[in-house]
Amino acid sequence: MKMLRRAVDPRVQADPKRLPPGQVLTEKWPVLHYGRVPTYELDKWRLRVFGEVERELSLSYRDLLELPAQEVLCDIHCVTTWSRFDNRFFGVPLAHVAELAGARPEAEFVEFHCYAGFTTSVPVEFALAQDALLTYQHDGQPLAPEHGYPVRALLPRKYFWKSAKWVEGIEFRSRDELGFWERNGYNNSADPWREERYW
Ligand SMILES: Nc1nc2c(c(=O)[nH]1)N[C@H]1C(S)=C(S)[C@@H](COP(=O)(O)O)O[C@H]1N2
Ligand SMILES: [Mo]
Repeated sequence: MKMLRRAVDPRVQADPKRLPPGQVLTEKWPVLHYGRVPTYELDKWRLRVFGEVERELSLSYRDLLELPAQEVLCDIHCVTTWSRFDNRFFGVPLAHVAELAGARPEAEFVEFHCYAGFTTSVPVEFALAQDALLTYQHDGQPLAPEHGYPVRALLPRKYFWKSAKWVEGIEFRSRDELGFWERNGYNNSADPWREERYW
């Protein structure tokens, strides 16, 4: 009798520690969210930056495209156990947005406000990290509507639900506020390496 065995992905074979505990590699990019996918008219779209900042901002899509941008090549890890390697995102570092708005020293958390009231938050040091973006491109293409078009957050050090899609506001806060999934049982820290999935 022949045993059927799924071949181990060469990238995992080369570096077994690259896949966080309990995760399974996928090639496709699954779609996951609560509610329906919004449609936006780009010329009416605005991103509001507010809270513990010196200057509130209201950025148009055009404004955003003019800000310094960078590429982030990263792996993404969903709490539902799929991981996808080698995602090439492009966008504005959240650190740059913080600088533009003049985030105050009191700002310890960043809360993302999204379409239909969805929210999520991270401690400010994650938002200011090199690999944290406000992203509008994946693999050289504009984000697909179901993946957050026009703009989503990218916080690759956390489970992917912290990478909020359809971001409309960024709030710098002195105190944290639990987001949508976090109020519904997801672990607020969300570190995939420590398997912080649920409360
Ligand atoms: N606005 C918004 N962003 C969201 C969500 C959501 O429900 N609404 N779900 C999160 C969850 S649970 C996951 S796993 C990822 C999935 O992103 P993807 O559909 O691009 O894979 O989006 C996150 N961002
Ligand atoms: Mo998720």
